Amino acid sequence: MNNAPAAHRLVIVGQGAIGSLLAAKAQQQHLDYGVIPRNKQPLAMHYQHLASGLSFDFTPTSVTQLSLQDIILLPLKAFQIDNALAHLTIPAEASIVLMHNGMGTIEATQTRFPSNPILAATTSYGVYKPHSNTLVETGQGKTAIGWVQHPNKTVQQCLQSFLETGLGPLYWHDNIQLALWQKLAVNAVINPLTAIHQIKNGGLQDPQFNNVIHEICQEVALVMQALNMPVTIEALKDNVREVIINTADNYSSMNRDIAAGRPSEIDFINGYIVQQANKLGIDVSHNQRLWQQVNQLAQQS
Ligand code: KPL
Repeated sequence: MNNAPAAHRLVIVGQGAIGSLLAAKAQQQHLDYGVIPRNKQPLAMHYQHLASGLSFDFTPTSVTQLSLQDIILLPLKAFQIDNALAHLTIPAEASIVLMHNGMGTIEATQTRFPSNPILAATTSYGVYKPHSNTLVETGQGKTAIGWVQHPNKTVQQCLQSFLETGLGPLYWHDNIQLALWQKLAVNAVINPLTAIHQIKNGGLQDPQFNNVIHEICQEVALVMQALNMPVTIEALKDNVREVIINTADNYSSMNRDIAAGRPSEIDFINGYIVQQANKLGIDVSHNQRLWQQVNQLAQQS
């Protein structure tokens, strides 16, 4: 780790639900931050925290040029990452934080940016945007983060303070792959099932889903164990149930994407599990079926 001065700016790419949440948290903490908007100017946002009733309005500053000390957060859809990175001029010292559902983008990012500090993070916070300018935080979650390459002490300190305060509890992982796979299991269950059955996350508490939840977790556990990750089916199921309960009143991102006719992240969730399982010769027919079903739904909508 190096000891560069700690004058980091947070740069958030896009204003999706998690991007807007990060911007709201940075705004609340009076941090140096900006947004690279999808369109020309950042949108003015209205943020509401459901549990406390807190709300405020803010308009993030637009970032047009990246600099060495920037920490670039990419809370995008997995399938948007490569294209977004291809269009940014990122100095070799700037840090990159991948933050999305699903897996499969780390390798391409490392190939594109071999010298940059890179991190991967995942959060289970519940948020939604009823309109493009309104963000509602519905459920407390937790956030996991870890280094992918070139750790940097002051970047870590900056992210520790920002994310612990805004999206805590924050867990730093020496092996972020394990945490990403654990979150992958959560998304492999909740996202396709809530999209196919058109229900809120809490709907999965119905006993009719017990078997399928077990089968999906069993398949993911087999793949994880074959990749030398210490995991049990019960631990994955407990984790999934906790998220179902904590976000019971939310529609999952895949439910919303399919309902709105937008592309979903299924190729990076159940599709990624199937690809890894195929390489290892493991049967994951439940994941395979969900992958196909969601892709069929996407074609119909
Ligand atoms: O990550 C999510 C998503 O909707 O994509 C969960 C954790 C399932 C919350 O809805």
